[in-house]
Amino acid sequence: MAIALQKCHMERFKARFERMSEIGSTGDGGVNRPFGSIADLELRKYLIQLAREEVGLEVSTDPIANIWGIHKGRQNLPAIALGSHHDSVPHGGRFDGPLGILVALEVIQTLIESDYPNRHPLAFVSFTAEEPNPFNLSTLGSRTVAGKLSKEQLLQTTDDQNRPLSMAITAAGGNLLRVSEAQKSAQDLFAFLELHIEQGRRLEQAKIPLGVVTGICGIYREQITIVGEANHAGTTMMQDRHDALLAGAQVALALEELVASAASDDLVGTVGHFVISPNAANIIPGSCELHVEIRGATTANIHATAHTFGKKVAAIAKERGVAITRRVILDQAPQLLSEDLIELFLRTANHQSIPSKPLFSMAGHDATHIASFTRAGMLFVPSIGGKSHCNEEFTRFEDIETALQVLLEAVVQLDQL
Ligand code: HGY
Ligand code: MN
Ligand code: MN
Ligand code: MN
Repeated sequence: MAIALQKCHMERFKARFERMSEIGSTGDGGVNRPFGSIADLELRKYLIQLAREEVGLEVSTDPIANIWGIHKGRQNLPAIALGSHHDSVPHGGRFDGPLGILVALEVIQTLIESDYPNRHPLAFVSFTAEEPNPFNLSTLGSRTVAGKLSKEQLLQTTDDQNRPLSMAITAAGGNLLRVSEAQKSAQDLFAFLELHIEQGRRLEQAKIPLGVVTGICGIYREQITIVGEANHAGTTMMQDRHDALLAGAQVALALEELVASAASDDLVGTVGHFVISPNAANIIPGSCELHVEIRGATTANIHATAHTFGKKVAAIAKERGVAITRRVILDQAPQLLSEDLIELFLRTANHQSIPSKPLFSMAGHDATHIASFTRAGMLFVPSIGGKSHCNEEFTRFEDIETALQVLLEAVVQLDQL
């Protein structure tokens, strides 16, 4: 290519990363920025201003409150989009999401500063509510863009305190009444590229700085409610109890046993949410709520695991004399990513003499949904110690710079197609 591309500006990138990390900072190296929080809203303002004023994009917020920024192309073609999400899990890390956003802005800004004559429009996107949230709708923004959630379903959604999702979306700059306008197709998006931290240890262990994602796991979640009997913790004999906490503990252990016995790296199960009531020292727990998650590489494996798990849950309910109800809150299929983009990333890394490795992702990502209607590709950078969804989450800036240069060249290659 005849155009001389400038290198990405790591100092600028770092300064923006520090600024983003301050918003919702927990003070111990992590961030707390769930969807709908004050920090979420504050970060949206920062991103809109950054994309508009510093990068020079045409910025808008769509009806599900995804933030888009466009740099026009020379031709009337579908856009090449780059981005990720800016929300975090409760007490999460600084890199999960924001990294992909700042890298997207850096790539687009570098191309603008290099006077690169892009044929396709270049789009930046920050998706709404990628992580689990009180509305029990993760990857909310990308699922809506993919047309997987109906307006009726979204308008009926509330959190556990009966607050409507529509209010949170309005506060974030969207409008659920017009939500169908947020949907996109391959006519709008030529490709979506997301750079993300690996969140595991495979790259670090292999001493390889770059992962090329081949596919993303399926995620299945159930909300389980157990109702036993609250009673006096002193006067109720052991044989007379119907302790909801103990039934819940048994459910969690049954899941662990079931998944561990499969002895596969591509099947995992977790109870990450467990709330008991009334939660007092001298009352036998009367009820509890659990969120059970099963992830795997195939739908068949996930569903077979959920089926066997259901039988174990029924047996526990009988044994302990408690009522257990199960409600499926997510059943997201595994998704392979674009073979063209996998090949492009591997070839580009090779061209820059960067060792890279194909990886399957056991973390969920917005790219899953975008891949259902257009090309989607992801790059992973190493997570130190494999830590993520915690304040120790860290990735070396040298590795980010390496990945940025590969992404920049890949976008240029893609723009020629
Ligand atoms: O839960 C996930 O895998 C992702 O980090 N949202
Ligand atoms: Mn995450
Ligand atoms: Mn993420
Ligand atoms: Mn008393």
